Amino acid sequence: MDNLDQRAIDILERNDRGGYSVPTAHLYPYQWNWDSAFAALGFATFDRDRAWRELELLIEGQWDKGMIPHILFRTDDPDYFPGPSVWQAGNAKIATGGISQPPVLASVIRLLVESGGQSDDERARALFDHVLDWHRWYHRDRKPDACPVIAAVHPWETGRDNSPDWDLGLSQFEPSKSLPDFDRKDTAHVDPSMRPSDYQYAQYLTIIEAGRAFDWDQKRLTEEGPFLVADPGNHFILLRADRDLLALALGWGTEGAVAELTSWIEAAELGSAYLWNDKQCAYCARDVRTGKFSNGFSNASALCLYAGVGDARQRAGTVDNMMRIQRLTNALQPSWDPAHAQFEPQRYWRGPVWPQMNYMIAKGLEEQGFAQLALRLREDMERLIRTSGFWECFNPETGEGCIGSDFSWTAAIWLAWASPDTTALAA
Ligand code: 9WN
Repeated sequence: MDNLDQRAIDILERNDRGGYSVPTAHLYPYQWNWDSAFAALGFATFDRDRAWRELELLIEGQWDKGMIPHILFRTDDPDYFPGPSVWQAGNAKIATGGISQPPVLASVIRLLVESGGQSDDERARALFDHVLDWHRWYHRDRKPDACPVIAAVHPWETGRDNSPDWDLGLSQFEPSKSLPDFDRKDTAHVDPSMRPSDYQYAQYLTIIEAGRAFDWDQKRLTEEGPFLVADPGNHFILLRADRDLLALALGWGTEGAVAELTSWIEAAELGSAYLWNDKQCAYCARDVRTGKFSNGFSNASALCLYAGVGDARQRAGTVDNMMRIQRLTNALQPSWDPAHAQFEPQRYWRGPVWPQMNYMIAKGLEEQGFAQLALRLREDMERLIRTSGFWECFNPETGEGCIGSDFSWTAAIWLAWASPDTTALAA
């Protein structure tokens, strides 16, 4: 066993809080939605039961109307802001955030089923309706009347918090005048030059304030909230996740959800055209209220292949953008285009390379016949982890690790994909 395999296992075990994992100690002391799905992929390489536990505990946060929130607050930890007292949201049993996160869960479940046995099948069947309900919620409550695809009401809902993709949407409103003074904790844990600005935090809190004022009526937050941007990341991840739920349903011969899933998939395939920005020759985020496109290639733009979307020209345009960026930087796939004025190689989603994004991008590339580029992504990630360790993300120019160390999804992605020895779940 590669020594790094053992270190990755140790990290996942150390970040275990009794059936669910935190992304990293101190900085993120709760259970996060897509982090947990990726953590399960890692656990599945050495402890299947623990992998399912992670997902089962994530489902405990589900709201009556189907949303699975972005954070589950099982404690009130002074290390993190904004905590449960700010969100004032949750279900009858557990305090949570009031928004969601990228729906990778179904795709992870399918991988576990297809690489597992009878018991994996049973545990997946027990989760299926919950995940389907979550997808229903996305298609109903996050589907604005004004556009054909789902949209995000908060940058945090996309998982790509301060990507330049949101600058346009954020420029549409000012921070609320009634926000109380706040004390960020993230900048006490890590170098502030790697994190969002205070002004952006005030805007993030303004959206939370709106959610509270709407009593977390999600459809209302979508239609009337301060921020509404269609994100290629969430759109493509949901489309793939719908395909994965459909494959599970067909495999089990359960007809119930087939028509519904098929109609979502068809609508999302057609709706993808809304996100195609011909000027960039790429799928880009789009502000729903103004109709304006974001003008840069992000790592979410590259996810069209993961969703199996785009005609030959659109796929070639996407890959050409990646090849161009490959010549500008030392590690693929940076979260933002290095040729763009807003690129910052060390600041969160404005430049760094993210392991879990690269895993999905490479999967799409591989499936759509771009094996060499997929290999480049895997090798870059292997090198970054070998050289710098299991960081939350990496500076694509220097290779240095950024933000959180001993990070769950980096350990998981190592075990499930980036390690050269991995075969177990990579298929
Ligand atoms: C807000 C936990 C999460 C990730 C997100 C990442 C970051 C939170 C924060 O950490 O966001 O959700 O406080 O910065 O951007 O993708 O899920 O790892």
